[in-house]
Amino acid sequence: QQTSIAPTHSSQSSSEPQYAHEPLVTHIYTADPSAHVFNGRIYIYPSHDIESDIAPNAEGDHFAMRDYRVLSMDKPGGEVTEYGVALDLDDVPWASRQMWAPDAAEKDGRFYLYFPVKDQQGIFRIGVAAAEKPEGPFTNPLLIEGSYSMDPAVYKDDDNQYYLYVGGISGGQLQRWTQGNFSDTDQYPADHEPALMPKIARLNDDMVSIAEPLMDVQLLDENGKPLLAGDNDRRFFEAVWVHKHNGTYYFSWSTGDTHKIVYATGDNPYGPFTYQGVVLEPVTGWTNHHSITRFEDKWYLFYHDSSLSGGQTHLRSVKMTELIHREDGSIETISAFK
Ligand code: FUB
Repeated sequence: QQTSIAPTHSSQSSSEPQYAHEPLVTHIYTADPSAHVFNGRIYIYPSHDIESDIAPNAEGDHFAMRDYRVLSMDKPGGEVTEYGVALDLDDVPWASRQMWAPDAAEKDGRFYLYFPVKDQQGIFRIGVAAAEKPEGPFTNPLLIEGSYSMDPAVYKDDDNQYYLYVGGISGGQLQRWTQGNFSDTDQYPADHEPALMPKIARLNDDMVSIAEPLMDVQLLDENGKPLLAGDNDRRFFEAVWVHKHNGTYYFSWSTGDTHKIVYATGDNPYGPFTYQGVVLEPVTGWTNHHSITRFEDKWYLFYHDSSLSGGQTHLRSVKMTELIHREDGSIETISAFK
C-alpha cells in the first residue's frame, strides 16, 4: 500500500531549507538511508525500524527489523512517497532475522536491493533481490555466495563497474571472520594493532554474485599507516558509503562507539583511502549511518536520528540536508544534534 506525505516542516534556521533535519516520514520509523537518483527521482532505501521487546545488547538483537520500505521524492523538500513492503523477511527462505541497512543499484533498467540478514545459523549474510521498478517489489532473494557481515553499499563507477562494500564490527560480526571462516568467538585486534577494515569485491555482470573474494579496504592515517584498533574516534565500525566528486573517491563510515560519520579519500574504488575528517557529528541515539548523493547540482547527506522516538536507539527517522564540498575537496562538517 502506497502512502504519500506532504512535507510538514518547522524551520531550524533561516539559512537552511525547511526540510533540512526534519524526519522525511513520521508514520513509520526508518533508518540507515541509502539514497540514489533513479530516472531523475530521489529513491531512499532505509531500514524499517520496529518496536521490539528485546533488551539492548552488543549483538544488536533489539534491531529486529522484518521488512524493507522504499521512500521517494521528486526533489529535496518534495512530497515523500512510501510504497509499502518492498521485501519481507518471510519471503527470504534462507534468512532468520534482522533485516539491517540495505542499499540498491540499477543496471540496464533493472533494480537490485542488497540487504544484510542473519541466516538460519545466526550468521549475517548479504542477500540480493531484483525488481522492474526502483520501489520494488523485490523478488527472488538470493544469498550472495562468499558474502558475510552487514551494511552492504554498492558503488557504480563511471566505467559501469559495480563494487560491493560490506562490513561492521560488534553486532556486524566482522570480528568473527579474521581467519576466513566464521569463528564462534570474537577476534578483535589489540588497540596498538591495525583496526579491522571494511571489505570490497567487484560485482559480476549478473549483479547477484561477486567476481572476487571480499578483501580489505585499507583506511590510513595522515602518515600512511593503517588506522589502529584503539583509535575509536576514527577507526571503521560500520556503515560504508562511497561517492566520487571531482575525480576523487570519498569513502565514509560510522565510528560506532564514538558516534561520528567520518571520511577518507583515495584515487580508485579499492583504496587505500586516507583519513580526512568528520562528515557528521553524533546525532540523537547510539547509531549514526548515512549516504551522500548528488541531485542536480547539489550534494545531500541522508542520515537518521532517534529524536522522533524520544531517543530510543532502535526507533529512528531518516532525514536529509545539503552537504558542501569546499574548493579544496574537503567536506564541511555537519552538526545535526537536537
Ligand atoms: O539498523 C541496524 C544497524 O544499526 C545498521 O546495520 C547499522 O549501520 C546501524 O545503523
